[in-house]
Order: sequence, then structure tokens, then C-alpha cells
Amino acid sequence: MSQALEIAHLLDDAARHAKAVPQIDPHGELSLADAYAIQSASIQRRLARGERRVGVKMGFTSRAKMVQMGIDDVIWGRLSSGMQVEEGAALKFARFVHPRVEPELAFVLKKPLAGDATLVEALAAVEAVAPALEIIDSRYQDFKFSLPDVIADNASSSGFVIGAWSDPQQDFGNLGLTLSIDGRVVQVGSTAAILGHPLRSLVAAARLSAAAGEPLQAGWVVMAGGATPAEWIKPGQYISIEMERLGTAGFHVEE
Ligand code: 0L1
Ligand code: MG
Repeated sequence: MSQALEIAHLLDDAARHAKAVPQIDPHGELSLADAYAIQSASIQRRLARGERRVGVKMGFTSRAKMVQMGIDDVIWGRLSSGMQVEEGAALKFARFVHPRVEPELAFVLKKPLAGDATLVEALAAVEAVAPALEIIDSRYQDFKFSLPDVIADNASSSGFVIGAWSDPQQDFGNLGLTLSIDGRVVQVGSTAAILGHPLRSLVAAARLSAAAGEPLQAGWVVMAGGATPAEWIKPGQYISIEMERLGTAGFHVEE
């Protein structure tokens, strides 16, 4: 087995058994292409177990996070059906290593979108938009990673919850939002924190997934990226997002 495949198995097993592993590339020496190849192989294992590919998640979509990581482009990960959590559902905490949650905006596409799309072309491919929550759960010990580490680990993607879908023919570029834990607001932000406008994140998703030979498909979800810093979650909590005009979404965390 190649070393890349061995790492893919290690990370997939870590996610499957919720058991942290040491960083695979603490000094960030792997190329990003190799890191994405590991990510792809790890998702292939999920698909081989019967999960379906359902979309893409975008990461490091805020300037602050890019500066912190010393990068000048977003990263992306692959969403599979096993990561989707019904709105309002209860999730077992034991399914995760050390989960955090961040408020996002989700797109669902009505047609394929590939390559260097303009903002107008991107909007024309959107069926609907919704408030969403992403559960990020790095598989690395202490949530510590280099850039290749986190890419190989599917950009920490672990779960996502989507609220009711709304017509995208409205201005969703600067919608106020809150993230609450047990009804207490813990983060306040705006969809404008996602690359200045979430549509820019969709354009980036189209570019990056096409470059990887996996262009965005009709019916796929694109999680646009965190609109505020992430918060740790604990058993017993109810986590929710409230987004101006688009509504709410939430989930319970069970022991
Ligand atoms: O923005 C993101 O979703 C990036 C997730 C990867 C980094 C992290 O785990 O904090
Ligand atoms: Mg995210």
C-alpha cells in the first residue's frame, strides 16, 4: 500500500472511531496536491462503505483565518451523506473526537457549475440558500494541524445541519446571524464575513472542485464557510443558528 493510502486509512479510521491521531505532517512539508489526494482516498473509503457524495465544504473563508494559517486561498473538503444531520436531530457526542461548531450559509445547486464562473453565473446555478451549521472535528490530537494536515483530514469536516431552503433571488450577502448554545448567544456575525459575500465562496468551490476533476453537480450542497469563529460543543447542549430573513437551524448533542 502507498504511504498516501496508509495515511488516508489512518484518517478515515480516526474519524470512524472518533479517536485522535498524531499529526501526519507537523512541519507542513507535503504538497497541497498530495494532501488533497489523501483526502480523496479517505472519502473513497466512505463511498465504498455505501455513503453518497453530496457536495463540498469550503474552509478558511475568512481573512482572519487565512492570515492565521499564512495562506491566500480557501481550502475545500468533500461532503458525504453520512455527514448530513437532520435539522433538529440529536447527535451522539461519542461520534466525535473534540467537536466545534460554526454558523454558515449553505447553497443547493439546480445545475452543474464548473471552472471560472462569474458571480452571476454562480447565482444562476443556485436552487436555494439556507442557514446551516458545520460541525468541525479535527482528527488530530489537540486540534493541532499544519495546512497539509487539515486538507488531508477533509478540512475537519464532520457534520452539517441545514435549515429551511429559501429563494436565492434575494440579497443574502450581508445577513446578520447568531450562533447560540442552549438559547444563549455565543457568536454574532454576518454572511459578509464569508469572503465578503458567500457567492464568492461558491465561485471558489466551482473553481477548486473542477480543477480536481469533480465539478459541482446539480443537487449538491456547498457549505460556504464559517461566518464567525467556531465554538466547542458539549453533551447535553442545543446548538442553533438564527439568520436574518432565512430563519433557524439546530441540533441537540446527546451524551
Ligand atoms: O473553515 C473551516 O471549515 C476550516 C476547518 C478546518 C480548520 C479547523 O478545523 O478549524
Ligand atoms: Mg466550516
